[in-house]
Amino acid sequence: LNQKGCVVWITGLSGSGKSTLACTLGRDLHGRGKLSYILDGDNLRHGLNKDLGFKAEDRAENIRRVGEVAKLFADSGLICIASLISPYRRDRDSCRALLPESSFIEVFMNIPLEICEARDPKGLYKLARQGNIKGFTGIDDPYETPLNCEIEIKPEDGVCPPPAAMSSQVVTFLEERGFL
Ligand code: GGZ
Repeated sequence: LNQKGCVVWITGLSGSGKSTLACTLGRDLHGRGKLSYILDGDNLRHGLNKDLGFKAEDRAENIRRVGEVAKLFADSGLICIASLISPYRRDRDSCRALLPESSFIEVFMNIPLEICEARDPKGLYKLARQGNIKGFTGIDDPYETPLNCEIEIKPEDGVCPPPAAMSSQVVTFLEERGFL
């Protein structure tokens, strides 16, 4: 019985494709008979984390709670896919520290701000540029690039990989690590 759980932690700017990767990966894992569960920052902010805003302390608490929940899922043998901006290195590293070595897999969506802003799926960048959202990541709030991520998703010759290619990059890594 293959029951080794892990956490796939997807970090990156708003509009970088975190949720898209999470959904595609979840489906691909399901197709391989592997149970997974997605913890999405934006969704969780409607329930578990609805008391939190976007100040650095609130983001830290958001990440901390999701990291603890992700650990519980991984302990149960599932592949837990967490997709949150998680802009601070320290907060991501605290989540990593909760898990056994090698079962925290950090995926960095290294998509340039210009591409994320051009996508602007919810019109939030526009609002941030107009000054109608304060403290928006990438505009007037920091994003700290990962230094030791396991997987980096980035454009090739200016073209972003399609969802299936992003997901297969993660699937291949999970196979190599013995999680699949
Ligand atoms: C960043 C914000 C902000 C600010 C609202 N900064 O792309 P989205 O819309 O659907 O996902 C973003 C989501 C970020 O939540 P996270 O829990 O992932 O953030 S963190 O990890 O930093 O705690 C975005 C929306 O909320 N949003 N205001 N000021 N993103």
